Parts: sequence; structure tokens; C-alpha cells
Amino acid sequence: MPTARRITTALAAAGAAALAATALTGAAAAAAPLTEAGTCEENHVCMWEDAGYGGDKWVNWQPSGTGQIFEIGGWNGDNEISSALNRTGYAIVVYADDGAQGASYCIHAYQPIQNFKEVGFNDDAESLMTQGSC
Ligand SMILES: [Ca+2]
Ligand SMILES: [Ca+2]
Repeated sequence: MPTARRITTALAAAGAAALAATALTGAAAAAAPLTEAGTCEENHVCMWEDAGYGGDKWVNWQPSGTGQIFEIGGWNGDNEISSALNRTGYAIVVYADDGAQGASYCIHAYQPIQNFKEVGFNDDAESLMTQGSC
């Protein structure tokens, strides 16, 4: 029965197409964490270990006023920060030492820092503090 055989072949082809579609969906899901690494929620300050908002995100902070200090973890971000997204209306001062001490660099409200090397503060930040402006 040539007709039935043709239908079976068509069904097999449809099955293969469905499998291929599933594989594509799986690849998209696996890529999701990369997108997440480069994102920062509204009203948050986010900082990453690599330039271009990549690698581990060691800072994900939602400050609620000025003069607030965020302590970057000693084993999780101190002297590693290379990029930042400031999605708050506060200026964010990054400090070279714990407890908002030492050399500092001021990030303006809503300013992205794609690469801290460009502002001379790469792998330096150990703590942060909010200010009204720089
Ligand atoms: Ca780094
Ligand atoms: Ca620290």
C-alpha cells in the first residue's frame, strides 16, 4: 500500500520536526542565565565581577535612602567588581575598603559603568554608600 507508506513517512517527518523544535526550546532555556547576568531590576544597584555586566553578580541592592552602606562580601565580590548598573535615583559611592572607607569613586544616579577600568576603579570596590548626588 504505497499511500499508507507515504502517510507514515510524513508522520515520522512531523515527529522529527517536533523534536527539533523541542531541542531549540531547550537551547533557549539554557541561554537564559546569560541574559539574567546582564540585567538589574528597577530601583536596584547591581555589580558584576566582569566588565560588560558579566560573570557573577555580587551586588543586587535596593537602597531606600541616602547614607546607607552596602557591604560587599569578602569572599563574594571584594576587589572583583568590574561593571555596574545604577538603576536608582541615588548617587552610589564605591569605596576601596570595607565600611565606606578609603579611596572612592562616585557613580551618578542611573549611570551605568560598563567597565570600571575606564574610570580607574577596576577590581577595587569593597563597599558602597548612597548619596543624594556626586
Ligand atoms: Ca573583576
Ligand atoms: Ca567588603
